[in-house]
This record gives sequence, C-alpha cells and structure tokens, in this order.
Amino acid sequence: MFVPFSSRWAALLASGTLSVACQSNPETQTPPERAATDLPAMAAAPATDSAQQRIGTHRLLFALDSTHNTPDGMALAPNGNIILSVPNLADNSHPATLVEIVGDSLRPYLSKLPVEPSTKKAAPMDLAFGPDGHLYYAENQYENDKNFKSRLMRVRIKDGKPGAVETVADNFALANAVLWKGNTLYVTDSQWDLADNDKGSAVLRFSLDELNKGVVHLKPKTMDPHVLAFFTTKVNETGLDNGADGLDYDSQGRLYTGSFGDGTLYRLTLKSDGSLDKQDVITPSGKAIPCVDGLIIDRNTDKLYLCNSRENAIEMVDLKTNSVTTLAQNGDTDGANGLLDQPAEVLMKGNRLYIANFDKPDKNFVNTKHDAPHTVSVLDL
Ligand SMILES: [Ca+2]
Ligand SMILES: [Ca+2]
Ligand SMILES: [Ca+2]
Repeated sequence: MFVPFSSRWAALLASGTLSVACQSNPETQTPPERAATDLPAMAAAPATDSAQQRIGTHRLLFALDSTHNTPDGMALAPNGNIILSVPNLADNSHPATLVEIVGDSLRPYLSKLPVEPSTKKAAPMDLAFGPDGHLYYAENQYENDKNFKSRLMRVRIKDGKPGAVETVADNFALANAVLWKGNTLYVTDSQWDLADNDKGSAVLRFSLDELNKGVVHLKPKTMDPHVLAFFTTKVNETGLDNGADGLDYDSQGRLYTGSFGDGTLYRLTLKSDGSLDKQDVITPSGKAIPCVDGLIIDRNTDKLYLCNSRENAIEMVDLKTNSVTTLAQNGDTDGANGLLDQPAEVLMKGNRLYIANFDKPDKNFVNTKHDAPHTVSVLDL
C-alpha cells in the first residue's frame, strides 16, 4: 500500500500531480535537510500593507497545488519533521492525504488513507504522535454526513515509516483536535449534539490501554462516558453551531479549547484521577475573539497561540494575564506571499509558528473565497 518516498515523489513530480511550489518564495530556498530553526531571521514586514490590512511578519513557507487544496492539522514527529493533514474539504474530488514537511520542503507521507465506508472519503484533521510512537488523527466526515460518521484513526509506525491505518474509535460527529497528555488522548468533537441540544460540542478522553483493546464505539446523542466536558455554542451571525475546536494544555496540565462558532475560550481543570474538576470561561482582555480554530500553548511561557479563522488572524493570549495580542492579520486574501488565508491550525517548533491556511470560508468571514494558492505560512516569534 505505502510507496516509498523517493519513487512516489519522483512519480508525482513526473506526472505533475503534486507540483508543490515549495520554494516559490525566494527567501525560503533552503535545502530540505536544513533545520527550520537554522533559517536566517527575515526582515520585518511593514506594519501595514497598501494592498491589504496587514499586521505581522509572517511569510510563505510553501504553496500546494489544487490536488492539495485544504491544508489543516500538523503534528511534530519524533524526528523533528512535521506531518501535515490535507483533508481537501474545499474540493474533495481530490483524495485526502498526509504530507511531511522536511525543513522548508514537502514530500508525500501517506497518500492512501482509508475511506469511511459510507461516505467513501477520508478526512484527516488534527493529528498527534502517541506515547506508543504511532500517529493518531481525527476525521471530519461532518461535511459528508452529519450522522456521526467521523472516526479516530491510528497510523501504525514501523521503523519510523507509516504503515497500516486502522480505526480506533468511531461514531464521532466532527472529530477535530487530538492531544496526547501522558497515556491519555483527548479529542474535540465540534458537533457532539445531544438528543435535546443540537448546539453541542465536547472534549472526549480515551486511555491508551482502552485504544489497544479494540475499536471504541461512541454512543451518539448521549453523554457518552468518554465525554470529559460539554459545551453549548451560542450561534451568531455566522450561523455556525460548531463548538470545541483546538486543544492543548498549559504548564499546570489544565486543558484549553475554544469554540469555532462563538469564540468562547474554555479552561478545564482536572482532578488527580483525570476527571473534570471545573470548567471555566477565559475572558480575554484587549480584544474580543469571535472564533477559535486550532491552538497551541508554549508551556515554557504559558502563552496560547490561536487561529482566529473568522477574522483572518493569529492571536496570542497570555494565560497569566488573559491579555490578547494580535500577532498576524490580513484582510481578504488568496494567500499569496504567505498572507493569511483563513488560518486553521498552528504548530510551534522552536521559535517558529507554522500556520496552515484552510481557506474555506463561512458566512461573515473576512476570507470570502477559496482560491489558489493553498498555503502554509510561518511566523518567527
Ligand atoms: Ca450541531
Ligand atoms: Ca488560497
Ligand atoms: Ca482566500
């Protein structure tokens, strides 16, 4: 099933099916083996741009072709490379895939993902390597079928290479972020509706032991025992009822998630047995955040970086003070030159923030059009 990188890559290049314009920005022409953190610091961009409202010094890392039209989740691999999911939700006539970021270049990682039997699509979102060395990814089948068809998948890693892909849990509605903390896996479901609440979302938890005992079948429209915390989205002028999205934990082990539909930022404090102690709402100061997509926390500083997808911005929330700083923002763009194009996911490696631009607009979003190029940007902090 899996074709080795080199021959697969050569074949793709020869056929032109993966014309990854990974060096379209001359400033990022760096050999693949060179570590991302070795890059020279870039000159600061102007605070404003005549063509676009612009905040920040972000720039293009690479652009993808139309067969990779919707980049999303990122995971740091044990070898320092980054695995990027490409669910192709904007145009899923092209199959979803996983690619590998090596330095500033790209290569295929896993091009044949198992499709969900009824939707006939794969839809990988966020992903994370587990303590067992395997790669876990959440699936978003919600746009194909709203009837709890999404899954949690495991890519078995052998000798550092991806092998068989298997289902470890099913019956999610819209599985989205995945986060390992010790031997516990946390997953957000942005559409975990209940029989009497169609605006629901949840953080669910699983132990590694349980995931090794066979496929976990969640019970849709119930407070399944795996539900750690439940949220209700307040639907605004976007019309979106998607809830809990990005997920990470701080230096004290407290979990944070945010609502895509209404922007509420939540903190979950756990008891020593891992159950929920309390669920708080964080009220940021300095700026209201109307939409939270992917997020990551630097546990050295307890600064939280999040994608404000609706406003085309990357926000930093200092969790010690709850103050918000906008690190990067653009108006309505196509993503050229690394301008933000509806960022969905951030990953931190060293002092560099990797930003996947999802570019699949919803109503009343700053981004109005799904367009080429399909991009990953970087921001040196
Ligand atoms: Ca719903
Ligand atoms: Ca674009
Ligand atoms: Ca766009």
